[in-house]
Amino acid sequence: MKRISLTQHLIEEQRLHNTIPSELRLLIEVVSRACKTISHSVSKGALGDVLGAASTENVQGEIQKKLDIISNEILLQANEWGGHLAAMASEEMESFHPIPNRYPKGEYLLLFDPLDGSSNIDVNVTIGTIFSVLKAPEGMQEPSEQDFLQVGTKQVAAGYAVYGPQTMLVLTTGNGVNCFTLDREMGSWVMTQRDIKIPADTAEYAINASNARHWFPPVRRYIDELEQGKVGPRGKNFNMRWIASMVADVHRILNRGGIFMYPADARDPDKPGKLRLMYEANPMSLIIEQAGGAATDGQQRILDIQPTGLHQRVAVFLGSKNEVERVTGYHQAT
Ligand code: P6P
Repeated sequence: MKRISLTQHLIEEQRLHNTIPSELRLLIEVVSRACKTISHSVSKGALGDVLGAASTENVQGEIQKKLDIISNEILLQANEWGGHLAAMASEEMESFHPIPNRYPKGEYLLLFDPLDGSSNIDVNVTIGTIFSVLKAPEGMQEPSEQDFLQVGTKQVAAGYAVYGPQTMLVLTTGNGVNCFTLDREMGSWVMTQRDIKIPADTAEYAINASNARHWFPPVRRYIDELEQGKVGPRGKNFNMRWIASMVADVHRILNRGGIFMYPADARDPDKPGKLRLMYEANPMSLIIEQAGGAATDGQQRILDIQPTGLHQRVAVFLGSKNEVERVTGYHQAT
């Protein structure tokens, strides 16, 4: 495959599809540069005094890791001066972050989970950054939280950086999914996979099985059938993976198929699952669908959910199309 840079890809996409105006190209390049900086900080580990917990909690009530805060700051500082954004929102901040008056404002809204999978940081397991881009509503003057609450199909771009054995950037702007590997010597993102597609079938599933006693019947039925393997109704054996880092699990599924599940369960009816709609489920669902996969909350397409809050949670079933449709069908059969 011809190795091209992220910049060349974005310019060629604009020529082909006219979907990446210069402000959006700037936004994507600024975010990708911030992810390089985050990758550099993450890779220092103990040598950079960046491990361990900070003394604060985020809006989710979770103890923040030092790298959560560092990564959030990197994204805020990288993006606030460029004139491409009207505002930003982050898992690590209760309310959205308007662009300071000293800088020009643009027409895009950027949402992100600056460092997803933080429980893995201190044990050197793959983590990542997830981002979602929306257009600010026409005629918006001063941004409000309401301006962010747009259905997932309105995203004009979505992506993630995965900080693993390689640092990679996975991006969609609505015409397929492309993957870039960070060339650390040159400091540039180089396209290494073009228009990646997820197999419709799989023999691999991802779920936190320690929650099994809390699952509702459709999930219980679906997992039981997988566990019965060859002798059960599925007629084949399945494998399980759970990295407890959504970016890592999704990246594996994007590359070799699979189904990722974080269902709602009986523990807390007000908390439909653990993952957040706006900056985890929506961007990942757009990427998965653009790669030929499917993503639902067990009842409906995630990208069709009308958001009601910046940090609202949603149940997630995403990955190989035929498996997602099956488990969603079990929910609809009840
Ligand atoms: P559990 C990480 O905290 C995260 O938000 C996702 O990246 C990951 O898939 C999930 O939570 C892991 O949750 O309950 O297995 O620790």
